[in-house]
Amino acid sequence: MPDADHVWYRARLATLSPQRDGLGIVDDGLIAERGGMIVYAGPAADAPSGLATANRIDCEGRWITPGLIDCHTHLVYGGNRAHEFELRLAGASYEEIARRGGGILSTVTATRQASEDQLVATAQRRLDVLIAEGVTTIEIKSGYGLELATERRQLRASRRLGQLNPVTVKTTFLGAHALPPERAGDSKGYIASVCDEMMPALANEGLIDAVDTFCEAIAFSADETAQVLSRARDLRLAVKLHADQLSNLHGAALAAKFGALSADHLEYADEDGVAAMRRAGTVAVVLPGAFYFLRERQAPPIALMRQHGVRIALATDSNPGSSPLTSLLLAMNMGATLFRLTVDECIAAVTREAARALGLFGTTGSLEAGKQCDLAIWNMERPAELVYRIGFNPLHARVFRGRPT
Ligand code: DI6
Ligand code: FE
Repeated sequence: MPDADHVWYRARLATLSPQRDGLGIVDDGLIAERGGMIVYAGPAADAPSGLATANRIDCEGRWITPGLIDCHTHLVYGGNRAHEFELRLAGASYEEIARRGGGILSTVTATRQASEDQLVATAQRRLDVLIAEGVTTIEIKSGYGLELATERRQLRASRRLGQLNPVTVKTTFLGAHALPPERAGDSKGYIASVCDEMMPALANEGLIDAVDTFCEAIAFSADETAQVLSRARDLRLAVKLHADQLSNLHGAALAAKFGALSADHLEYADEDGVAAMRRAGTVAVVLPGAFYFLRERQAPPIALMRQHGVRIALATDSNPGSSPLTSLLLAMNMGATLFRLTVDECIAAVTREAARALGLFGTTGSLEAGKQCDLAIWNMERPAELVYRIGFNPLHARVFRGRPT
């Protein structure tokens, strides 16, 4: 094997390779990288000879995991909703606030007023926090514009964040997030403009990697959702779905019917929905930050997901209304504490399974030859420390596409 650009040695690896059991642990591990790609990851003893490089990094026994992946965020928006938080503390519910024209619509007003530069600058501060925790890939949704110009601005701001930072950004068009105030009473007309105007235009501009819809009693019905997803499929765009978060509209089964990469939230999903997801290979993305912040009572059916072999990812759902969370490590802790995921499930959920939820497992999400060299290097004695602490960041270093950052 020819020379490497970097070699990390004396490392303990959690490879997350599907070829290995559990976290795919290698005790005396070595990773070699060339041109941003992993050329070897495994036991030092089995490493090919001749991996000559001037850049040999002694990890002194530290752990290396794949760079973390936050596969569901609404990171780009104007303003914040601290005032609504106060209203909720005084007894109002999330649904009541939404029905009174607050909620998502108050963020829509603030986002429409923000320039692209302002959207980039405010999201940058949140992204910095995620990057500092070892995140190397993030999904960012639109959905706070609800008209073409602002949806475009949000998606362009998201793409720019990817150009400005050592992180891969995947964009999701969430035009069907709420009914905009100027279309009140006309959800049919609005869905038509999402499908026939916004989606094709934005797809044409290369701004959309996937299409999502908020399928919920306070948002869009199953029929309206199906229209959006079927239009996305016609345009050959991947689909995802906000499904069964606050009530059971059979969103899980609907996502599966459209071959969605993921169905997200899923607190109220039933066994038929879970079984359909398994058959379609749709990943379950659970979002304990929203569950916690809205003080929900019904946790997603994790036992059914395990029983049916549905893959489980975890994300922050970072957004101003239901999950103002910018810590994927804390999301893991909540996944374990609130949803009773195991440590191994939590770590897989922010690496391998999160990559699958974005259709990216061919390029990232595990430490294997042929993948992008996206690494998180941790000061810890055992992987459980990633999940166990609350508000402590054990990251030692981060590598994005082979470059220490
Ligand atoms: N589900 C959520 O949890 C967020 N969006 C969605 O479809 C909430 C967004 C917000 O309240 O601003
Ligand atoms: Fe969300």
